[in-house]
Amino acid sequence: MIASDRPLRIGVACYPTFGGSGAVAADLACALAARGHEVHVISYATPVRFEPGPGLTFHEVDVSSYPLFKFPPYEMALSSRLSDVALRHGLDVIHAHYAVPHSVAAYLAREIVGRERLRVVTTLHGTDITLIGSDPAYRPMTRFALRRSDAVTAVSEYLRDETRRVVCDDCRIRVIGNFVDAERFHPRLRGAGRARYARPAEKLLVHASNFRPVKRVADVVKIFALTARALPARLVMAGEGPERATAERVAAELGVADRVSFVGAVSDVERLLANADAFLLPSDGESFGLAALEALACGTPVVGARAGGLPEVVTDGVDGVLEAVGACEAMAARLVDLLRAPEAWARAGAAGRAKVERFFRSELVVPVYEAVYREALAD
Ligand code: GMT
Repeated sequence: MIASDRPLRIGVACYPTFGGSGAVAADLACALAARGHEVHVISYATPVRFEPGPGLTFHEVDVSSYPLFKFPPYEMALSSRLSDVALRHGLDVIHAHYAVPHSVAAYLAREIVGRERLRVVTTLHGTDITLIGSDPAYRPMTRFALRRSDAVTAVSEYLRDETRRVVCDDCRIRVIGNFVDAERFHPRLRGAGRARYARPAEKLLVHASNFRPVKRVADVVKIFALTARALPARLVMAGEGPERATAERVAAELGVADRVSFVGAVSDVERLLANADAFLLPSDGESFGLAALEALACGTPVVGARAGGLPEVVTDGVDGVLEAVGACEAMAARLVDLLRAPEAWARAGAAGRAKVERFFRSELVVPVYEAVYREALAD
């Protein structure tokens, strides 16, 4: 196969739901199409961040049910659809986001089409390794699919090392961090629409996630409650997920329910992040922390846990605060100090924004993925 500078035909297999891997996959698909490539997104529903445009096509995976199936075989339907799209559109590469089951399905599609015509790149996002891929029920298949991928990337050094430790010690894995549209997520949005979320005298704290246990949303509420004892503040919880009831219960127990708003999925999340005085992400195993990066891009300091890949995104004492997992008192105490020192707060916001511009802008990161595709094609 010849890797030239010609535009590529790229298939993107991903989850469509709210969540980091789907967001990265959809943003990358849109950015690649904007750079002249032909991009085909394949999933069971249109990804949340998918913006239709020239060069972009969505293909739905239809999983038929049958009385015999206790578990409809999604991987088979996905592999069939991937191979079908690859053959019909002459795909060069399938980029599988989130190993389980996308890398396995992409491998099977390549077996159908032939490696001389199609290559597979897998991007590991986090829980596909730390929770699912490392589970003995899935590990042999995950390891096999990573070994058979033409290239594997991970979103942080932490995740690369975890993957080698728990799934595949001999896999070659390249680190490519998450990226952000630094024009969309921008400090200039601060001010506009702030009144929707907080009163002028209140500090606005924000959390956004899929409310899974790893996010420790109870800690989010505890950090807020401790902060709100020291100064007027309000907490906005964006997103939806299984731990929402826990967050509501803790807010009621701590007597702050009247200052905590659950706003569900927010379409203009950049406005919310830019108007926040701090973004809270105390997760116990964030492989990267895309939402934290988006907050930094908006000039908003991040308060989180020194765990997983978050220290590769947030620099403690420079653009945010990192403390041990569960150390809510320490996080809140340092946050209060920061909120009471407007110059230090502004310095932290500017530092975060500068870091994004220097390392994490989509214009810098998307070409690195292109290079990975071309290397996989040349191999
Ligand atoms: O649990 C989530 O946050 C969703 C998950 C996903 O795969 O959809 O997000 C992961 O991928 C993101 C994009 O690469 C990372 O920024 C998140 O840190 C990561 N989440 C975890 O590792 C928990």
